[in-house]
Amino acid sequence: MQPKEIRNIAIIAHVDHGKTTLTDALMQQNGGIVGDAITMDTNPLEQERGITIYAKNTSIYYKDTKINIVDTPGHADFGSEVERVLRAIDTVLLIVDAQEGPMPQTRFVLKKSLELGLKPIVVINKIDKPAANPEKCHDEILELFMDLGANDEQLDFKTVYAIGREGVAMKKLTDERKDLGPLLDTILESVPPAKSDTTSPARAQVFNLGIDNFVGRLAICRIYEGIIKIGETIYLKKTDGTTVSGRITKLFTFEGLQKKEVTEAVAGDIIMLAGFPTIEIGETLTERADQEALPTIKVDEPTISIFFLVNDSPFAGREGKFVTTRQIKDRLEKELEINVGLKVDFSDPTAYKVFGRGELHIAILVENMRREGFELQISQPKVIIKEVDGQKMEPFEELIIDVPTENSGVVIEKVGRRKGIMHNMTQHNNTTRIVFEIPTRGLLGYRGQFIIDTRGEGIMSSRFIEFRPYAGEIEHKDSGSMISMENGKAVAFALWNLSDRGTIYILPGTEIYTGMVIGNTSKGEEMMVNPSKGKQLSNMRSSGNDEHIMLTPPTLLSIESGMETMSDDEYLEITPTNVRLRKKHLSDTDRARASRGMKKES
Ligand SMILES: Nc1nc2c(ncn2[C@@H]2O[C@H](COP(=O)(O)OP(=O)(O)OP(=O)(O)O)[C@@H](O)[C@H]2O)c(=O)[nH]1
Ligand SMILES: [Mg+2]
Repeated sequence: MQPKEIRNIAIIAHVDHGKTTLTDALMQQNGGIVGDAITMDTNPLEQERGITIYAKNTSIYYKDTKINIVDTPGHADFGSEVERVLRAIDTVLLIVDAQEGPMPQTRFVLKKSLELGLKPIVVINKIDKPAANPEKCHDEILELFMDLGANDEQLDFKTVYAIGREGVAMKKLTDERKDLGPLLDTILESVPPAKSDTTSPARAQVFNLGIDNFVGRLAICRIYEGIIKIGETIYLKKTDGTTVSGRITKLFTFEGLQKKEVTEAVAGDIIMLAGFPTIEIGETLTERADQEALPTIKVDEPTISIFFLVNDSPFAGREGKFVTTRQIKDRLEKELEINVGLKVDFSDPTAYKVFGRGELHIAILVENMRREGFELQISQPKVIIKEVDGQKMEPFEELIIDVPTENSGVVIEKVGRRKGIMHNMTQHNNTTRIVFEIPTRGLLGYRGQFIIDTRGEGIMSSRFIEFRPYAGEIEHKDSGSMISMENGKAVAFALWNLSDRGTIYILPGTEIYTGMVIGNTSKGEEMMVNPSKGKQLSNMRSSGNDEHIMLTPPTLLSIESGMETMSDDEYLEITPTNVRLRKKHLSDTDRARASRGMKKES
């Protein structure tokens, strides 16, 4: 089908406000997709976690128009995925949950869109929720637009109400709830068709990359002018200012979730092409060698860093396929090509310093690596502190907390101690919403405490605002560790004995080594333990032998919970099958020597 016109839109929102569900519904109603088993969240990690991690393209046809849609992730750590697609589209659908209202990431994605001069369409979603308040939500969004300095044209935004999960959208709340037609009509009415100047020489910009085992690197591009044809020789304007020529060997457009091979594509469309092995995000393809490159795509800087090291624990090499520095380096280099928010400092071959937009951003990379067969160790996440004009600066975040009102006191107190400053507090029924600004440093390691303090009922959500002057010392209580003093296998009896002293991370039968951390202590002291010590044998008959001991289930470590609880003198050891926490120095004497050395240095 040859469309008359093309519209390119991105769907943006705070995490969980319903972007993917809405995109899936659009594909079902207008994308020629049959059955409801398909989802834009195609990656296994996305399906396991129920969140979107990577921005993805699809397309639908409506009234002779092709609408290219980019579904984006809402979690703040994947903000760079959103930033890079905003340049490739003509407008955004800003989805807002009618109950939650605008949240930290709503502000971020809207700010980026307004700065680029886009004119968003607002979708107030999930109006079926019991405490949904679409009118109030609308007012808050308007306020946010004003706050962010929207111009008159942007302030005059169109609003559509929706229940994405039921596949219905309405221009007015009282309208019939039938399908998503009213949303699509609004798109056609208020978004100008993509500029389709096919007479100028071709120019396209890369905003995403992919890999195909047969054809090599694939570039996902927006064509701004002209016609791109297969087999044609075109020029690649690299970000370093050089120009290389190449031939397009494969050319695709997007049809639903599939890519469709084509021989040519025209200005306005989003395409994927092969033939340029060194192509990078932000670079421009031109038909003639003397055409100007488009401005490069800039994304926000990383805020935290973590060292990646070769695993040197006593169990090194047992479980992984890829274990060497060389292999880790190659993998990180490959990641840098597609992960625009990531940076790596390779200067120290014993420990690569990986910079990311948050703990989850790096945790997902590590999770992908272990699934591919990698084994490695990582250090405790650290906030990036930089110097600007002689002043020490650190990242700050906006933090929104929703808690049962009875817990608000303890949360305000704890966040305050971590240098959070309260900006606003509102109460609704029994829930209190508190808005803070807090150094990222204060937030690291707080999530676990927050869950305990609110008995799992609180919700916290934060996102980077900017680098600000260093907030001074933050008292930081490391949770003390239970450190194994033996090699062997953990036995239930020993773990049961230790379980009154804190939280245990391992199951009976787990293989352990000297210096491995097997739990944390509730009082915060470091404790040497022997988890392999069984019950004294005796001739007396005893009612409880080892198998019958009732253990409280251990809190098994995940990459994220490990990153959160680990101390500075520990490494998290990650293999395809295990996540273990360990002391950097395994023996007692080495640890004592290291801590004496540290004291002398400081
Ligand atoms: N009540 C209600 N729930 C919805 C609606 N739309 C989506 N949900 C639910 O909201 C949750 C999040 O939906 P997603 O579509 O994955 O949200 P998302 O914005 O794509 O999330 P991220 O990509 O991780 O930022 C899911 O549990 C959906 O079932 C709706 O219209 N009403
Ligand atoms: Mg999603």
